Amino acid sequence: MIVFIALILVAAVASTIIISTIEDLQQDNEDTSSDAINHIANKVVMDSAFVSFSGSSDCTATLYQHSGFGGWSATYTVGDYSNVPNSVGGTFLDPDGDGNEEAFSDDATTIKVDDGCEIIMYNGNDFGSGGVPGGQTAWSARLGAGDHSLDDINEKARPQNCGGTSCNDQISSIKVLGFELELIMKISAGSDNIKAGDISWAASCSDGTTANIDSENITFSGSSFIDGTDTLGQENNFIWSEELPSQSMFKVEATLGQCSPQIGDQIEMYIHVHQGASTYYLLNIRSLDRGNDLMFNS
Ligand SMILES: [Ca+2]
Ligand SMILES: [Ca+2]
Ligand SMILES: [Ca+2]
Repeated sequence: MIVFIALILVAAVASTIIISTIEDLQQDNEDTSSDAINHIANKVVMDSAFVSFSGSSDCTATLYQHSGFGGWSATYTVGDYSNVPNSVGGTFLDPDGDGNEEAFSDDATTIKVDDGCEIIMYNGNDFGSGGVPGGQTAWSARLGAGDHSLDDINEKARPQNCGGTSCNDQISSIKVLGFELELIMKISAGSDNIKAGDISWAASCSDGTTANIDSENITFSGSSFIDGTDTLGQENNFIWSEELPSQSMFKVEATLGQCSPQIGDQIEMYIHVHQGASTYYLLNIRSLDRGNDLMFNS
């Protein structure tokens, strides 16, 4: 009997230690820990994942200084090119990495895009809404194959004309797409409103020998409600500080710079909420056709 009571006491003490350890961990995970439990309930789930672009891995696009494709030019292969020094892909100015800068920030006016390829250009240094000069609206313009004049860029820009009269001499980062997914996500029931800047995705794809990971905050990827509007009802992408309501659905353009999946490959997809929960999905690439929902073909 004494032994039995002693065991119960040991178990009680042990479980108290475990509970307090969990509490410590929760505290450590919080900057201001007053609403720790609410944060842990914050979760974003994926509703569907469409192939929105699947192009040739040897696509290139060439940016030019002037109208009529004159002045300096810089050629970009598939990948992401930011203008943030020392960041991953911080190679907008020197895309071939030879130490000589071919491009200039805030100077390009026209672009040529290879057949079968697409690009997204930005006025921000780092794709998304962060870090645009005072007086400018954050914009992006998505362009398919062709020789694009400034008029073309103005028309395709989001917002049109880059929120002013022209997109001229503002470009500071660019993505050349190889493979892109449109991810339809939902703030799960039971979550609070979640700030757009707290949501990120990561995709890990393997060709059997090496694993590559792409990861990005949704505001850098390009994200909006399904109808293309932001929380103010404007035709625009979400910015960092926007609060997405609980249970709202939204779309995220996930460009895979590291992964060029083939039919038969699998992509491991994670959605992380800062100080909240993470969700995991395994996408089977059964087809590279645009519009194919990868969530419902396993
Ligand atoms: Ca160079
Ligand atoms: Ca120019
Ligand atoms: Ca710029």
